[in-house]
Amino acid sequence: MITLFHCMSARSFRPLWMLEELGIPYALEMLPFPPRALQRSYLDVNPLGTIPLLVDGNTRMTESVAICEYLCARHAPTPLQVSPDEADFGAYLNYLHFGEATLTFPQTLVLRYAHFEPPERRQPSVAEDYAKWFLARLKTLEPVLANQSYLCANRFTAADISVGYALMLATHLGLAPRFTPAVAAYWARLQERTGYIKALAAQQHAAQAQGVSEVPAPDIRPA
Ligand SMILES: N[C@@H](CCC(=O)N[C@@H](CS)C(=O)NCC(=O)O)C(=O)O
Repeated sequence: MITLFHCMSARSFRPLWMLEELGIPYALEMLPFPPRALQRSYLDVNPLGTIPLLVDGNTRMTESVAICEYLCARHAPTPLQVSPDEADFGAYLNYLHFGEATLTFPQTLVLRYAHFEPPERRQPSVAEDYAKWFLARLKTLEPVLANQSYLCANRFTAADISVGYALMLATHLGLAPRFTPAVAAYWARLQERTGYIKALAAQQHAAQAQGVSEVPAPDIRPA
């Protein structure tokens, strides 16, 4: 049985969404955010202190996009991945990593310098600079999504989960009103997927059952 360590609506939502899309059984271990401060025992399981952590037998993984690739590969064949013999294989890999490296990274600086740091260390101008950075890179998807429903291969794939999580995070950061029209329509489409809806329900149910706060990690505002 696969175990996924997860905080509400944090990056571990990517593998959670992936598990729901694939229909694989899994155990969901909910943690308060940030676990490094609020559940110190987690450091024994994952010395990085970050989530996700996926445990599958002797396999342990801590990168959300790599976990999505792993789950697809282990449960192939699945239309959720693009294979090397398909024309969009390169585009698929690129969008998978674009979602984390290019779209999520700048948002972590927005989160930190607009919300998570104590008031005297907050830096609104840094937060706005990185919000603009994120939106400028996101805008490059506009011509692609104006012509197709999903990022590549004419179907929903793990690349849409990777980029979709960046859009989910942006929504929590109040950046969604600044999405361009085709990106906004794409995000609305992704939120209608059964796998996405089931992942939202799974984390809420697990948080309630395990007595963990249901406040999404990006919405937490330390005093
Ligand atoms: N590149 C990693 C980043 C993992 C990561 O930094 N996760 C954040 C949550 S979104 C975290 O655990 N933050 C808590 C901390 O840094 O203590 C991934 O994509 O999974």
